[in-house]
Amino acid sequence: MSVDVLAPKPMMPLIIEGLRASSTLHCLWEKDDPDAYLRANAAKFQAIATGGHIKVDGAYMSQFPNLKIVANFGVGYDTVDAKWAGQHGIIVTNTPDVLTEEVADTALGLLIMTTRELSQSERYLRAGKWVSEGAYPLTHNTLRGKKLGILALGRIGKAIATRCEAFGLTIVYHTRTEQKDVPYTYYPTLKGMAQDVDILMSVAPGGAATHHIINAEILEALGPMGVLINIGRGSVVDEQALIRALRDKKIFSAGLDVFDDEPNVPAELIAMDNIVLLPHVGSASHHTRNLMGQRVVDNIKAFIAGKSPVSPVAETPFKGW
Ligand code: NAP
Ligand code: 8YV
Repeated sequence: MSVDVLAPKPMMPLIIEGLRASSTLHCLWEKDDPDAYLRANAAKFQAIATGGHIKVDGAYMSQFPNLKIVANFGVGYDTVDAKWAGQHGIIVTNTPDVLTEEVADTALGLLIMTTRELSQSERYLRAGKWVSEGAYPLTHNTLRGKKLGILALGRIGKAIATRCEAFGLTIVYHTRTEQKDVPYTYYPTLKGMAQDVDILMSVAPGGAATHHIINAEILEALGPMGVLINIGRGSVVDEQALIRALRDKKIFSAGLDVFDDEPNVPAELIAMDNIVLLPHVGSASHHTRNLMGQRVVDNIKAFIAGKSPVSPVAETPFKGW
């Protein structure tokens, strides 16, 4: 069957080439008048390949009367209204598993950079201060003897936990549902966990249920020697509350890979020294991004072949096309 696939925003060459080889791909950014093109061709599109750069909500999807599948590049699909899709017979797919270990590696890097001030000490060397002022000051924080609380012990959270066990950290976690098959202590509330840990590691998905759940109260509970790491979604952390907590020394430091309004990072955070800031690089190696891109292609190719998609999300279980 010949399928028309819409790509609203630029995607990696592997995806473009893979979709061009198996479908009629419409790259919207190449069109002179994208809005007019969408309107004129809306009934053609049965599949959308998206990278999280636009909001694929009910209003967006309802433009396309024959839409069957939205293939999201990324395991997090908070920019796609999967509940609405499920209610309207549209399958949403994501790219789980293939990025888990890469993101967990990045989380550990960010954790060590933050607790042992590795960015700050490198900046010190590059500024010539090792020569002019002597050794970099000893860090107040360390991973030795610390307790790490993981917010969202899913695939990536578990891969982080495995690494942190090897580092000798005590691991605890908070999710909405207790997991009986893990060896880590469960906290039914985020505040209860924040009060008890030295480091709060968030791997939580975005969306309404997690919006700003790390707020002033949680940061206060983490305490003046507390460290926050966020490798999940920026929307989970109230950035203004975080800025105040860092400025007022309510917590010690933070390491962030994700932000509320990417790629815009608040100037207050950029100006602070007790924070490590990464530009959303959790999965950003050619190796892993290629696997993610191939998953987008494979999900759409499964639809074209009339087969079950490789990785439909929980809100849109596959029951046939
Ligand atoms: P996953 O396996 O689906 O795990 C998600 C976990 O979140 C589950 O354990 C779930 O447990 C928990 N959770 C969901 N809502 C929650 C809430 N309101 N309160 C507490 N816990 C909640 O997903 P994953 O593969 O580990 O990926 C996790 C997230 O990481 C993605 O959604 C994405 O946003 C982010 N991510 C970031 C990068 C990066 O580059 N920085 C890369 C990949 C992924 P319960 O349902 O029991 O609550
Ligand atoms: C990607 C991610 O960088 O998978 C996710 O949820 O956040 C990252 O792996 C992102 O989705 C690409 O836009």
